[in-house]
Amino acid sequence: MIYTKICEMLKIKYPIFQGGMAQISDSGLAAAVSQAGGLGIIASGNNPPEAIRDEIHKIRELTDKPFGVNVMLLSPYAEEVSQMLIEEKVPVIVTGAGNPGKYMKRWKEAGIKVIPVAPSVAFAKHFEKAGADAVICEGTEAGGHVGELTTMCITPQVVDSVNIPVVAAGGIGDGRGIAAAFCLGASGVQVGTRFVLAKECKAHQNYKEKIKKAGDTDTAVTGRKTGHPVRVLKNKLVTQFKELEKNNASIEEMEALGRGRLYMAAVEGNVDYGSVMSGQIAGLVYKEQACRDIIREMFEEAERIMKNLGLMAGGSNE
Ligand code: TUI
Repeated sequence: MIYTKICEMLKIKYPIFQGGMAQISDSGLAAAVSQAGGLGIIASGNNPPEAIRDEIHKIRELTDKPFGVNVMLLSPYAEEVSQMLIEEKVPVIVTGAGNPGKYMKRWKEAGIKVIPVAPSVAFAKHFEKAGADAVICEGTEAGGHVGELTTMCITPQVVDSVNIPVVAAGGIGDGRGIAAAFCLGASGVQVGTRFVLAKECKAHQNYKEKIKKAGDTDTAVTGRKTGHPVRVLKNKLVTQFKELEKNNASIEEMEALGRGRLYMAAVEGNVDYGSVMSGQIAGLVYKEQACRDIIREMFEEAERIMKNLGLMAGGSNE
């Protein structure tokens, strides 16, 4: 049994978060993960507060286990969503794509556990000081909006710099990834791409098939110049993006090209011209399974590996 500070803090059985993936992580997926003992997370994306409130009401019908809501800080509704989450007294808030500083005090006063994604050591320290209960280190291997550092490099550096638990994210798709995260000092992991293939995940089947078929070199990062770099699976949209970048197109032109594309892929199933956000680990993600089986399989594998590591460490270098 792998039980960590994160399990204790959040009252969850397994130290695993399901990534709050915009247009994908709804109450159905999050409830299945929470019910299986992880932390299910509802993604707020660019949705208005009332739509997210409905999802919170739905998850409470489906499970009495703890769950989280992620606040995408680039959303035009971030302020309203942050207020609504206080009214709803959600147990956990995860933030992404920005600095949650101005909301922290209100959330903490409402008794909510707050876990921001920290893109660097400096931000992790800053978030700890502002009252964060833990931080997520999300490497550039992750899907969607990404930073520069890899999971392997940012995780141990943040672990050494803060006194709160660290959750590693980006590039974790099986038990080996979980064991590696613990070796780096993490107290938990966040997994996105593998949960897209969960039976309870309502992403369009074309989206799932594209992840299943993907290999190790099939992702690309678009929009580095716009300041909003996003990792996606390569397709015709990526070719169009690269063309614009080559021609030094304006940021406005590139942002216009990206608008509505995630909905196109995840909901409408247009995986040629939509934005198929996915992590680099897609190459080893191919099985459609229930959330319960994903979690069980990943942790059984991690435990096996960690026991073997113990045996290895007991050997001799002489
Ligand atoms: O947020 C994510 N991943 C996302 S959000 C998203 S929706 C979207 N769609 C189109 C364009 C942009 C976003 C899809 N995927 N991951 C968490 C994450 N947070 N990664 C990096 C960061 C981050 C970056 C900077 C967190 C804090 C931060 O602060 C720096 C600052 O200057 O505020």
